[in-house]
Amino acid sequence: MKNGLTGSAAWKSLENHFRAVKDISLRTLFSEDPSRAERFRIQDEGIYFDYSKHRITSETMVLLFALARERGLGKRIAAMFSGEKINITENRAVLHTALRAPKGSTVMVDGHNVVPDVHQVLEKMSRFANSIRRGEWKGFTGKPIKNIVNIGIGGSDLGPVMAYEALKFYSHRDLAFRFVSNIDGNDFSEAVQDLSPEETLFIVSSKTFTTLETMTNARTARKWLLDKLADDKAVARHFVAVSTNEKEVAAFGIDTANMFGFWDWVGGRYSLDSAIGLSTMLAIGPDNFYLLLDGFHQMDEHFRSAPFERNIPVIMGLLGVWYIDFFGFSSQAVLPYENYLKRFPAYLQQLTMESNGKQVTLDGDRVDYNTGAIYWGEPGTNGQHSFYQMIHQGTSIIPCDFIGFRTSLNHLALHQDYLIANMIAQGEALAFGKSANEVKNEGVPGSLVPHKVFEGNRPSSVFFMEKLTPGKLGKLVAMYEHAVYTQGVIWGINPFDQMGVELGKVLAMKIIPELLDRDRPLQHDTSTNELINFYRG
Ligand code: G6Q
Repeated sequence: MKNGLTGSAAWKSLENHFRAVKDISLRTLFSEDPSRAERFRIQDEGIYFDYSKHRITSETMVLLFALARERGLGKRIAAMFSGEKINITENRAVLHTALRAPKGSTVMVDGHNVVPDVHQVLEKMSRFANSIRRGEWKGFTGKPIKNIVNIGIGGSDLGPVMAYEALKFYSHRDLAFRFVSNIDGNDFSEAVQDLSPEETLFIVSSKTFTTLETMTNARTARKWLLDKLADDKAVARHFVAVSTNEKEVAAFGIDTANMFGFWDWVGGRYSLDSAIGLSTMLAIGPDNFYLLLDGFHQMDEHFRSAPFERNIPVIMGLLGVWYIDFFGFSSQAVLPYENYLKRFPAYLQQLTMESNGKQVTLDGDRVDYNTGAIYWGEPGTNGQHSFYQMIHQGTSIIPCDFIGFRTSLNHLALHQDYLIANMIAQGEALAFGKSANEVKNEGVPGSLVPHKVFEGNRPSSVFFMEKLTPGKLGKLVAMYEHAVYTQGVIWGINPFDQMGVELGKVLAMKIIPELLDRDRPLQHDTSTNELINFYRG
């Protein structure tokens, strides 16, 4: 039975249990158990995690924890933290947790303690960030830097963009931040159209420093700069690099003294707290960046040490398995009731889907169960005026994560009350709906009744916190990172490689010369040939 998951005793028990509970409604579960809200709630790490509106009973959780134990989750968590090479397809350790390990702690990789290296880079980043923020770092013509443009893609973009937006309240408002990722020239053109090269600093963020999109944008940026400043020496004052590839950084013309390094044990989508976060540190300052790291670290410690029964990421991960593999709910909405988190769903898409969108086990066997869900979302209340229709009345059931804060960073009378009332109401409506009788009793004409029925029984979690701070953001990100790992362990897959992004890239490299040379014979399928011909014009 492949890696044994679906044949395991815990899985069989869950299958039997599923048959017994799948039709029980949340209305029934709540009416039968007045202590349900309290029982399925964790308040830890400054997060009020309510998971009572899930289609679970106490027995469900017992069986899910048994599954986690049977899959060796405790040992797998320890293996990740200890620097074991759990990314077996790339023969790498997975140590984003070392990026936020406090100074003085020890994390060994191949017999070497990496924590001092991490802190050395953080200190270099801090010195650089302070010199930019204080206007001490001057551009080639002697003017201070006013604009920061991060050039990167995927893990070297989504984290920086998300964190910048999330923590904008804490940012240095004299600096403007832009993020260029897409190879579509419109992205670069729009990002710089109102900027002066003399006051602009580019951060070329690329672990490999070979990525087509990033290197193309970086070369275009260099040309844009030199068109104005007309001296190659200007590059050193206006470009810095975040990379693991010193050789390519130097070849590009960036002074390696202005390179901020990281390591092969940091995966792209797990890198926002590495030097990839340089733009974040420039925006919020080193002190706030350290608070962000501390938040990450607190959640790491929670994940590593809390019993499964009180472990937020473990429970999140297991609930996902329950829905994906037993109910067949294949999509997960993330709905922050906090406008600063507007890019958080996009960030999570990569974290979750690039990690757990896998079809084979660690041993290379095709899985005989479903893996990663589709993650998506928008900030509330905007989503309520668009896709929530489907969440409430569509034929697909979409579990939702609601994320909210008690205190707004910008207090404007009643806004926060209205916002949070909406968040709470959505979970209530999803869970309990409105029956045909309730609709009829409101005097709705018979023909309209079915249209106004809300079946309810739609699950959701709430993550409620006091206020969005750098530390809270760190906790939130680490919480999802560890939920992803929990699921990866249950499914026996590798959440840390991304081989599925390769094939399309390779084929594009073949098509590029075919677009540039109209006479080159085409040997694709007929559809692909015709598309190339259409572009050739
Ligand atoms: C993330 C992926 C991927 C990566 C980008 C950018 O986990 O590995 O999104 O971050 O392809 O790669 P570079 O940083 O090497 O340019």
